[in-house]
Amino acid sequence: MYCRADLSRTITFVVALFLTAAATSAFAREFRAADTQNEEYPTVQALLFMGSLVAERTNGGHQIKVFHSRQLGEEKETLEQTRVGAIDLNRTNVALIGTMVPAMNVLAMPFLFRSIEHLQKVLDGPIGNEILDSFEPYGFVGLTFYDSGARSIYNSVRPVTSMADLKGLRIRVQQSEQMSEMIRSLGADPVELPYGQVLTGLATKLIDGAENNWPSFVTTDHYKHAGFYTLTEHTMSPEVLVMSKKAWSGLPAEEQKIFRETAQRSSRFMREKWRDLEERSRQQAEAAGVRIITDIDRKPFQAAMAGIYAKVQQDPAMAQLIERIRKVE
Ligand code: GTR
Repeated sequence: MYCRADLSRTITFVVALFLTAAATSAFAREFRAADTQNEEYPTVQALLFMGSLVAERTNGGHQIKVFHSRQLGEEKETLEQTRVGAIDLNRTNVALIGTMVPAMNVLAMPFLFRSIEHLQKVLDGPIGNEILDSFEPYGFVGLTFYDSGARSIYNSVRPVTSMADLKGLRIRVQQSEQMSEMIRSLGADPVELPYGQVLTGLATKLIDGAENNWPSFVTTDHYKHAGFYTLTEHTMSPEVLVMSKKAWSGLPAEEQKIFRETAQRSSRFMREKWRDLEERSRQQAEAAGVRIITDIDRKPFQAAMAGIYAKVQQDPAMAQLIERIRKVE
């Protein structure tokens, strides 16, 4: 017979179960993460690593499913989807999200960082944290930054040794007005194209060149169609990992902490892989016959892009951010 004591025991058990479930999140789920790069790329490897850490720390509760190689679309679209909560996590370059979050455009400014060490110091320090904390009004939560080296201009037409050589070249840029302006101010013609269309663009001569870091130049096969790589190193725009605000608000504080911490760990994990790939990519391009133009005076490039600063600095908050970044020793 079912007695009162049994009933109260059952209720206690159910309540306890509920409380345990609530503490560890009753709603174990799969988080969809977008990355435009291929499976071996360090950012994708970092997301997979983060996924294993999240699963471990939530006792197999939460999973991260990584959709690499543009399986969920190009960066511009996936960012829109992340903003409305249809995609949970997105690893993107700051230049793309700069069209939505102004501080991101600052990180993509030309010749802002003196070196990779300067960039890392800024991102790893208080400024980096403040920037990550500034995403919420735009529908995102900033989790961590990833390295992306410096971007340089490559093309299939001629060795670019000075700005004059860029005149008339059709150079692909990311879908960002600021990136277009950078290339325009150098005298070339910017062509905004999604990442996935650059290879065909180069192969069919729709574009003469593009600009990117060593690993992107090589892992996409762009180097097979663009034999001249000029070390302009005009921007060090890093990568950023964001979560949709919708997914974030569905998590208890304890789990938000888990996502933040594991994202940070994945950034350190990525950094180790990055340096090595950067070097290997450069060697691979060189071995394939790509001519690397290292002897270049960057001063005229820098001067030509000064107008971009004038524009961004019209916003006092952005002007102050630039100033603070420059002061970091
Ligand atoms: C890469 C970056 C990608 C994408 C790409 C591009 O360096 O990792 O997220 O922004 O550049 O040029 O479209």
